[in-house]
Parts: sequence; structure tokens; C-alpha cells
Amino acid sequence: MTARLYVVNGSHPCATVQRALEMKGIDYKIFEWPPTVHVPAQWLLFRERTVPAIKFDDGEKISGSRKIVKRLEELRPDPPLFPADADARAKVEEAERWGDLTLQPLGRTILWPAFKRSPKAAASFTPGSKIPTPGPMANLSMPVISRLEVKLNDTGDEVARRDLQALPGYLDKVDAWIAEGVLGGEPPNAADLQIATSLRLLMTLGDVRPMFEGRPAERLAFQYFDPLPGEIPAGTFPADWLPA
Ligand SMILES: N[C@@H](CCC(=O)N[C@@H](CS)C(=O)NCC(=O)O)C(=O)O
Repeated sequence: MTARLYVVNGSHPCATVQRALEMKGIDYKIFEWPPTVHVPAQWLLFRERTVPAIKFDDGEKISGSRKIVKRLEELRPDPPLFPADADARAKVEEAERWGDLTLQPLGRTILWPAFKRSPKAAASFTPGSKIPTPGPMANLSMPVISRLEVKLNDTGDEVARRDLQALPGYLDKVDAWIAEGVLGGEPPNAADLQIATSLRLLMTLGDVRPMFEGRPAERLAFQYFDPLPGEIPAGTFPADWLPA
């Protein structure tokens, strides 16, 4: 079995699926879209506008990180990404769902307004890309890309400010799941893969990193993944937007 995974550089749910494919030992190739181009292109190919999406060699197409991971689990049960015990599985599924629906959006609602404010941070993210983009070109295009992405993701300064305030509460939830043993085990489960990639992306923000310091959630961000290339400098957001 082989697959083609459609991604955008830096996308956290794409990294989740990539690792799941690697754990399952499925051969795959990456197709990387430039950001914003992926929206109409994905719609044409998958009838959904988001990445990640996958096409298997038998023609099967799936869009959405949780749906893809679920299908990978059916296709290749070993190694398992969900516990065999029903109660433990329900907890991992709950954490995975929360990671997708509640935590994952912050990687967009906070990051895109940050890029709009600090477009010159774009160059620092290019080492992660398969599309060879010179740093100055990435910086030049970021004001336009970030404006479009802010619109596409229904975000902006007010939303970013609200979500920055919500983040410590979300990190408390992650810390509690780690203490309970739902997250943070070896090998990672589906919820670890979903949540760690969002934490790692948020930690590219210099304004956000202090919120993680000394927390179990900080360890989880890099337990299964290397740090993401990219840095949005501290001071991008006004100090009074950040939680005390
Ligand atoms: N929660 C879904 C959605 C993923 C998602 O929103 N991906 C972003 C990139 S990180 C995207 O493609 N956004 C484009 C859009 O919203 O139109 C998943 O995990 O697959």
C-alpha cells in the first residue's frame, strides 16, 4: 500500500498524520501546496478545503487528520494508536477530539494574526518546506498570505487576544491528561500525535513560550517531534494581551 499526503508547510495536523503513517510503516509521498493555494486546490481534489488529505493507491481519498488516523488504524492495526481497553480508548478518543476541535484551531487563530504583525518571521519557517522559497521572498509574500489566512480562518486581533487568554487553561487540561496517563506514554497514541503537534507549533511564538515553562505540556511538545523550524519574536503581541 502507498499513499500521497497533501500538506502545507508547518501545518500541525499534517505533521500528526505524517507521523501516524510512519508508525504504521505505510509508504507515502508528500505533495506540498503553498499556503492559501491549497484552499481551492484541495476543494477541487477532495471536496474539502483543508489539509491534511490523503489519497491511497487504490483511489480511496480521505480529508481530515482524525478521519485519516482512524482509517490508518483500520488498515494497519499494528502498532495500535488506540488502547485495547474500552475505557482507556474512550479517554484517548476524547483527548484526540479535543485536540482536533479545541486546541488545534489556536495554531491558526493565534499564528496568522502574529504573522500579520511580524511578517518577517516567515523566512525562519522556510527550512521546513519542500518548496524552495528564498527567505526574502517568503517575507515579502507574508503580508498578503497572512491577510488572506486571517480571513479564511475567521481570526484577527480580537480572536487572537481571546485565545491567548484561554491557552493556560488548555495547558492545564493537557497537564492533567499527562498526569492521568492518557497522554505522554510510549509509543505515542492518536491523542499524543494530535495534541503534541499543536503545542509544538504554538511554541514557535516567543510571546507564548513562557506559558509552557516547566509544564508537562512543554515536554509533550517535543517528546515525539523535533522542534519546528520557525520563530515569531516575543513582542509581536502587546504585553497586555498575554495572560498574567
Ligand atoms: N481539523 C481539521 C482541519 C485542518 C485544517 O483546518 N487545516 C488548515 C491548515 S493547518 C487548512 O487547511 N486551512 C485552510 C482552510 O481552512 O480553508 C484536521 O485536523 O484535518
